[in-house]
Amino acid sequence: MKIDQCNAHEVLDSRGFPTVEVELISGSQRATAIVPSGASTGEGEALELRDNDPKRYHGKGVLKAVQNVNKEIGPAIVGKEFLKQSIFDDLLLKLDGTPNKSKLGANAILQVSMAFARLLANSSSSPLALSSSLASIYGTSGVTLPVPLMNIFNGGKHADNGIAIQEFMIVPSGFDRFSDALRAGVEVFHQLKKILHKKGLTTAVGDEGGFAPKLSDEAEAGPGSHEQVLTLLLEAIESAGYKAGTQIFLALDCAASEFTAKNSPTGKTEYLFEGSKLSADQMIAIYEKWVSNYPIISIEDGLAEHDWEGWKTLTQKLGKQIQIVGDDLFVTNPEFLKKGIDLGVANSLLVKLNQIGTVTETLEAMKMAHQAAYTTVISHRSGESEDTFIADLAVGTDAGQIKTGSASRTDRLAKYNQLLRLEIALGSRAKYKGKAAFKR
Ligand code: 2PG
Ligand code: MG
Repeated sequence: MKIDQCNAHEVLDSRGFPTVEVELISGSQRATAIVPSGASTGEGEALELRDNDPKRYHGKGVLKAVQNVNKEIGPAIVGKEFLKQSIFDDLLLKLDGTPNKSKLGANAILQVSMAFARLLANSSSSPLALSSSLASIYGTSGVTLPVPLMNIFNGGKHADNGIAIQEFMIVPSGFDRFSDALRAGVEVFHQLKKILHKKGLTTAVGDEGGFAPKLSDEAEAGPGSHEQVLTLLLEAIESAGYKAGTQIFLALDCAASEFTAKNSPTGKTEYLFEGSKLSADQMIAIYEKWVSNYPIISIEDGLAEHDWEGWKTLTQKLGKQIQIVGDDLFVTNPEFLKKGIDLGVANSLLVKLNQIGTVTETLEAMKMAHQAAYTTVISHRSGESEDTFIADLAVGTDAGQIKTGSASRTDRLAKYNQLLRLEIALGSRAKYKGKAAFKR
């Protein structure tokens, strides 16, 4: 695969912030990719380079990253032949040369890597091209549609309703086909809207397309507010005609790094939750209670990213019963994941391409997770675009699970629509992972 042209420019993400799109041209083939952007970012993530020029987009411009593609990466790849994704990505890593992509920025590197994957796949030829190509790199069959973890109630940094927990997801794993599972999730979303409306609560949505009502007039949601959300979800599932706990389950992304107390006197991480200051043990006790009272099958970032001791206890207490997912904790980085595996922390990896910065490194992190019998959840970012790469990645790697938001906002639906296309294109070969996606 010889690269003839590499062009980058600014486009806008789903929050209206600038991000970088790249176009690679090889002969008559053209491939593009857009990099996403997080809000509740982990400290160990690869660097997202922003211009910090207050005169443009409130400092959020990405012209430096654009320039790094056009002036640094472009000249190094144009005119050269690359046979494999890993060889191409190796060159990108060498050009940057830093451990966290702080020279060029992950938002200069990643989408070049993604666009190259599309070129390699010749993805203009069939809806299955990219997922099949990723499957052959990864060594999987590439026929398994993931279980969607649909974030239909938004809190934390993705909303301003004072709810500490960032994502309340419904998980339609008790179905035989992806499209049936998705339909069930979408119907529950619409049912929840009706319920909220009836209760006089607002049905405006947060960053990932889930509802984000304020449940009370207080700035910070008080005691019992999170259980109120869990109850609302169960009501929506049941009144939409589905069975909670057999067909549809619940999952949380607490994004707990975002609600820790500053400067705790004991030096231990403390959590500001429902108006109280709580220890890790107290947070774990709350999760244990919820897991026994609600059909919760997965908790992501239940504790903060530096609280490894707390995470260990969390895994010991709940890891046999449910999926414990590391996002900010692992940042899709094999180094942090290895530490987790060695310490017996978590049992599942959240997979975000832009946390690590190349396709090859993402696949390496996933491989390490799979070899340690950790499950994998492919994930969008809260700032997204029309790019649907993660849908193909989920199918191509047989990842088992994907979280890509609620049933509103085109940036979220674009991924679900691509998964529907893949299911159709696979025809009778298509499999749905269902409940097996949670087996470790
Ligand atoms: C998360 C993500 C995506 P963000 O925490 O898992 O849902 O949010 O992109 O803001 O980090
Ligand atoms: Mg998360």
